[in-house]
Amino acid sequence: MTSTDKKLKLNKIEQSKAKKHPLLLKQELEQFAQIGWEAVDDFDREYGLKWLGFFHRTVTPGKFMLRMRIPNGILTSTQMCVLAEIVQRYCQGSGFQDRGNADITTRQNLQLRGMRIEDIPDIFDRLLKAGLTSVQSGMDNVRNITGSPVAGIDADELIDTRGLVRNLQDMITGNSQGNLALSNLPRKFNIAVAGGRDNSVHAEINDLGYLPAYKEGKLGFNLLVGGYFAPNNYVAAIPLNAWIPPEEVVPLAEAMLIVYNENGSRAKRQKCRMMHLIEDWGLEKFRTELENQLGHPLEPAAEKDEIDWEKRDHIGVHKQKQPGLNYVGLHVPIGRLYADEMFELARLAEVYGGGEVRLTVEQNLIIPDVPDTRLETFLNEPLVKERFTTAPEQLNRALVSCTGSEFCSYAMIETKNRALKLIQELESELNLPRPIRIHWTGCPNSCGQPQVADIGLIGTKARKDGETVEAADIWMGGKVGKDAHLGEEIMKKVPCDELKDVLRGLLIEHFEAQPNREAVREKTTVG
Ligand code: SRM
Ligand code: SF4
Repeated sequence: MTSTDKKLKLNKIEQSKAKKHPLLLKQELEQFAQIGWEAVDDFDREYGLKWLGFFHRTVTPGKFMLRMRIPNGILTSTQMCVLAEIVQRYCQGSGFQDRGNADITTRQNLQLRGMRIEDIPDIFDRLLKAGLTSVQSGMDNVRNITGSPVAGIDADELIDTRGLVRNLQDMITGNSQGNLALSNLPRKFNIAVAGGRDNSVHAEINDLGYLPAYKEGKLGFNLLVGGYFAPNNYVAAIPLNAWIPPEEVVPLAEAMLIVYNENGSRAKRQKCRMMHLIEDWGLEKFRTELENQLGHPLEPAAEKDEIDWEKRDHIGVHKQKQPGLNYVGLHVPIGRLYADEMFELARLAEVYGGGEVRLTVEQNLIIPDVPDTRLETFLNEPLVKERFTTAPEQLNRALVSCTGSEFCSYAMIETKNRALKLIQELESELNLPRPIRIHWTGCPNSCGQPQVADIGLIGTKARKDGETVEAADIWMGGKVGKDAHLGEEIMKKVPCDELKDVLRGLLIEHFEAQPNREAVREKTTVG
């Protein structure tokens, strides 16, 4: 706690956590299954269970979402099958869906939807047996840790992030058993480890970001700290002026989490992210406290980091560093998957690849290790040819969307379905020279990362013709990869039914979109 904090009252979540550590709810799952969701204590149901990865969705009362942890976004095909089985067996239709589904998230992760509390003990068991975990994936915990999606297969990679991210997760979650010591943070905490030249994990918007950098000929990481998005507060991480070798990745994170845990504010929840501690103390004191916790001084940052590429989206066929092998990036519209597709993806990864499926922060998939000799047959598989293609349209290709009102009670607008429909209409009217990254997010929490997009949309409400309607604030100019920086708000409260025209105008004016002939002809005829 900070000194000012000591005079302030603990916030309500802190008061509840102090009564019972929510990780201990693991022992009560069987009982919850017996008494049913309505009889479970309100705090336990709406907040506590998130420590185990189960999120009650008040939009669909009685149904839970399961947020996994998938370090570095890597799953085996067997694990993908287990998750597909869970969706098929336990997830029932809700929202716009008549069947359960899974969504790929902006943290290279999966969320499964539509399960009942009665099935949670079984599901928990199945995850454990498959070497999977969902512990500490919500609330005051470190979120899924992101790493380069092509770690170990990228011919140009600098550092293979797979082991580092796995070790970070193991330290933080007590090898997936749940770690009481690091799961009562003042607030959420995000970690990203970049291993390539294009910072494909948006390290700059994390509480702790690792960027590859050489120091005296040795490859390690420069550190960024304090990045976060919260309503009306969108803050890029700042350099800590520290360089560490790869073997310090885990101890450094552990020390930082302890410093934050012991000193971060626990009063007003809006002021509890780590950047507030940094602002309160100043960067120098924060660095010194970190050194004290680590037990040795930190080396100053390397003069420059190695992020000097534009960001890749990994879609399509790419040669791996292993001769004769390719990784194939598949486009998943708005990141949504159904059980049959998940089974099929697992089969494809098994039959054509090395039995691995990877996820990206753009809510897409990668199948690694497809040999040259099998590539053509793989690309002709119906799922790849017709659904998760390697050559999507330019806008669809780079579309990202948060969950929105279909399942999220914070949402001011519907996002995923609207985004897809709008993008398809714009694709049919415009020719675009390159992908334009349009990110949708249903409320100012900004889970869809609109501030890093070429065009970002943040859900809000507006008044139109005397009525309250769904609307969006529009952001533009987010830059990713080399020289990453956040965009800026350019328009406020554009009603959703006017968005198509507004986006069309922005795409033509700023992104070299050209109206296509059919659209021009149609407009002229109608006009
Ligand atoms: Fe998020 C809360 C979904 C990435 C900032 N986020 C939520 C909740 C849990 C609210 C809730 O209980 O309904 C949403 C669950 C909706 C649902 O049913 O899916 C939710 N956040 C998501 C996901 C699924 C969006 C997506 O469609 O991909 C992402 C899951 C990531 C994961 O796998 O763990 C997701 N959320 C983010 C990001 C992006 C990122 O991490 O790079 C951010 C901004 C970055 C950041 O956190 O600094 C983000 N989510 C928030 C916030 C605002 C945090 C704050 O400090 O104020 C909230 C609200 C909160 O925590 O109080 C929130
Ligand atoms: Fe829900 Fe808002 Fe996050 Fe979208 S941005 S998932 S609406 S909390």
